[in-house]
This record gives sequence, structure tokens and C-alpha cells, in this order.
Amino acid sequence: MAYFPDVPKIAYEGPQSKNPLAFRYYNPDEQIEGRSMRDLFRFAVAYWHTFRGTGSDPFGPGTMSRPWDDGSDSVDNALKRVEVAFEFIEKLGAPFYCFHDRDVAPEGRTLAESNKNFDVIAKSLKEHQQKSGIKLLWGTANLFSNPRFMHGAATSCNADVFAYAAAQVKKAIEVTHELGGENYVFWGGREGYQNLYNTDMKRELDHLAKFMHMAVDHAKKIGFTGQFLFEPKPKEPTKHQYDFDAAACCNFLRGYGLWDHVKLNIETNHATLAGHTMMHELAYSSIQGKLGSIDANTGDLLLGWDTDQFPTDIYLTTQCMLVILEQGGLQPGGVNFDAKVRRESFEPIDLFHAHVGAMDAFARGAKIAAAIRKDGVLKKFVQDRYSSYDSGIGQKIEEGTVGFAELEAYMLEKGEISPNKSGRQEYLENVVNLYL
Ligand code: XLS
Ligand code: NI
Ligand code: NI
Repeated sequence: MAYFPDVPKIAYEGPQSKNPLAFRYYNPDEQIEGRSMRDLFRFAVAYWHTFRGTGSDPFGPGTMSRPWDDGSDSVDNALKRVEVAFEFIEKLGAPFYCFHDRDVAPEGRTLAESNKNFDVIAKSLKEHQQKSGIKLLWGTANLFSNPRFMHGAATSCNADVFAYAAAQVKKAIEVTHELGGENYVFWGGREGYQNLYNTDMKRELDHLAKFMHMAVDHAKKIGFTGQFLFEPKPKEPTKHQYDFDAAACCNFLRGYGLWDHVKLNIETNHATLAGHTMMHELAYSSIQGKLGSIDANTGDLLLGWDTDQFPTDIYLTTQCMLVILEQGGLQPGGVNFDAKVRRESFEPIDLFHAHVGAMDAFARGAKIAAAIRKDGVLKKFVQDRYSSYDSGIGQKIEEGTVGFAELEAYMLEKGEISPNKSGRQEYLENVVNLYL
């Protein structure tokens, strides 16, 4: 049975095409800097938004028309959704998908029943993966929807909640492993706090680290060699999330001995909520050797929450790809669309338009970034800008062969600095525009 009977397999038709159900830039076999677009992006469809999103908001219930979905949280309905999901992903031509345990399988009345439901769905997911060749980029666990997680999961004040979350993550890692998942993501659903009057921050942070160590240990025990990823987000749902931004996450991983085990999954909308650009968060993670994967979406700069929109802005995707190409790709991570169609875009076809446009935006951004990199314009400028450190006193500073005393002697003798040069920001912004 076809759930999207009017949608053919999405094909690459080139930039002149006006067909909304065709790629104009994403051409999976085309090479960018020695890698096919398929392998460079490793695009993934987010199960939660695309197959579970209802379009509800604080002012009203869902709006989505999903003719295949009976609206129940039954195993049968979940099994049918797997069919829908794989038809969608196959027609789209995305090589990967991502899920939370509770997106794919319904929560049961007990943990045992939830695990059983998850196994039933995992079996079907595996069969569909084998048939289609679509792979799992990452799995994760939903440790935030159920009311038991009101105070958080690993950072809950209730030790039983920590134990429950551990059991859930244990199972989620096992299923991710069974499905050949290449990464496992921690996003701290409610790992943060609202008010310090009732919060022992030190204990909560210690517990979060303990939890992640347990996950790493369990992965080792079962032979899961996928990459663990920590996803920064500064607020929402809690006022202070412990995973605020890339720098805070790096500090946490370093301080708690998790550095060698965990990288970061960087999301655009979270970056902007933290007051950063996506490019800043990507570059910061990358220079730390911690850029593992991205959640490719975008926020709305006029709204202060996680609107999770599909990325269509070519400036944004160009900036993302400048950093991603510089570090030689994201593998074993990828580009996951943690994005949802607007509540007003309620028809199934909107899901295709959204994903096709986002994949194209990334492909176009990559081509632009590759052209900028080929000409070396930005790189050369930056190299020149710091060239005073390539020889003379600068070189000695970088090598660590001088201290304050030598620098004072140097400056006393020289008297005044060599003149500063312009940062040329406006010129460089114009240069980037030449490539768009
Ligand atoms: C929520 C997060 C979430 C993670 C996966 O804001 O982006 O969707 O990506 O738990
Ligand atoms: Ni995300
Ligand atoms: Ni998000």
C-alpha cells in the first residue's frame, strides 16, 4: 500500500527545474571536495517531528492530516507508521533516520511492557532497514514527556527516577545497537533547573556525569561502538539547562572524564537560543575536536523559543558547510533534520516540500562553501591576519619560549607596536556574497 500515492521517488533535475518535488542541487553522486553528497551530508529524517508531530501548540490541539494514523498509541498504529516512515524516507532518498524510543514505540503500562513494545517495533524497523538500505544515524531516549520526569531524569532529586531513566537508556542503546545505529544522542530533556532555592546543582551535575559514564560502560559491555553525542541547548524546558552551549558541554565533558567518549550534536535553533550563531557553535566544537553531528533546523529570530523550522537560508547552510568541510565531514555523524512543518502546513505533501527544500539548501550551501574554499579567499585573509605569529616574537609566544620579562624587554626596545591592519569585515561579507 502506498501512503504517498502522488509522490514519485524524488529525483535530481538540476537548478533550472521548477518541479517542487525534485532536487535542484542535491545530487547524491556528485562529488564535493572528494566525497559524494550522499556521504558528505548523511541526511537523516527525524522520526519524532515527521511521523509523530501533530501540530499542537499551547493554544490548541493538533492540525495535521495523517490519513494513515488512527491517532491511538497502539502497537498496530506504530507498526503502520513504520511502513509510512520507510515509504517516505525511501521516496525522499535520505540515507538515514533518527528516533527517540517513545516516538517509534508506545510506552506501556509498565517498563517491561514498554520494552516489549519497543522490541516489536524494532523488529519491524530492522526488516524495513534491510529491505530499503536506509540506516539509523542515531537513537535516543525520551526522558522528558512522562510526568515522572518532572524534576529531570539523571538530574532528578528522586533516585528512582534516575534508575528508571537508566533502564530506559540501557534499552535504547541496546535497540540502537541492534539496528546498527552509528551514534547515540543525549539531549538533557529536563536536565536543568528552574530555581536554586530548591536545587543542589553540584549533586545534579555529578549525577548527570555518573549517568553518562554508566551509558558509556554499558555500551562497552554490549559491544556498541557508535559515537555518543551530547546536544547543547540553553533553555526550554528548564530555565537553566546544564547543556547550555558547546563551551559549557565541553567543560562538563572535560571536567567529568567523559572527554574521550562523547562528542557534540549541534542544533541551529539551540545555538541561537544561547545567543550564538550556528557557525560559532560549529566552529567552537570543531576546534575542540568535538563536532560529531548536527541537528539541521532553524529558529525564528523574532521568536524566543525552539521553533524547529526547516533550514532554507543559503547563508546559514553556507556557513555550516564552511565549518563542516574544513573538518572533513561529520561521519559517523550526519545532518539530521530536527525540524517540523508549521501547524498550518498540515497536508502530507508539506513533509516532502520541507525535506526536499532543506536538503537542497544544504547542497547549495555546500557548493558555495566549496567554491569559497577553492579560491581560498577567507583562509588566506585569516592566515595573513595572524602572520605576526609566524616568525619573530609571535613565533616565540606560540612556542612558549618567552615570558612576561622577555616580552617587556622586547617592547621596551621596540618602543611601539607594528601598526594594526583593518579587519575588513565589510569587504569579506561582500566577497562571500560574490559566491551566492
Ligand atoms: C529538543 C532537542 C531534541 C533532541 C533529541 O529540543 O532538539 O529533539 O534533538 O532528543
Ligand atoms: Ni535536536
Ligand atoms: Ni531542539
